[in-house]
Amino acid sequence: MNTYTRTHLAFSMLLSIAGLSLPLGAQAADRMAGKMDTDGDGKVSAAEHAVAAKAMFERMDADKDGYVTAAEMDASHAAMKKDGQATDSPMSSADKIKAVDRDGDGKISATEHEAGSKSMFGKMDGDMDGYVTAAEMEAGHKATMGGKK
Ligand SMILES: [Ca+2]
Ligand SMILES: [Ca+2]
Ligand SMILES: [Ca+2]
Repeated sequence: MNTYTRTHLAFSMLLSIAGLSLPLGAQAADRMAGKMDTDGDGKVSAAEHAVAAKAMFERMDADKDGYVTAAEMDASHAAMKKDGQATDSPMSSADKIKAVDRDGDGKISATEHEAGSKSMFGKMDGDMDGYVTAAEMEAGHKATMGGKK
């Protein structure tokens, strides 16, 4: 896997974990950061990100068995698309699951999801200060999407 593919994969996964699919440009990055920024300091801390990731996991786990399957991810994504909160994703749910499925059982456990979202946060945090700003989210988007808006 080359660096571009890996970064792209990681970023797409972050979006799926954050509950939003492919934000388009600065406005979407702002909205995404704003949603997670619960204390309103203009940046998303690791703790705020973890809370948002956990909420998203619980939202996707429709049957509440503690695992998110590809079918559950598809259903959740379809619902968000209907609400206009998401657009078509270049990755299938199965591929997104594969990226974080450490034990290879084909579904994401809460632990796997938490580990995956932590590592995504680290990748987004460009200056490594423990916070991800909207600008960093946008920069991540630009880097992975080849600068296209
Ligand atoms: Ca904050
Ligand atoms: Ca489930
Ligand atoms: Ca698993």
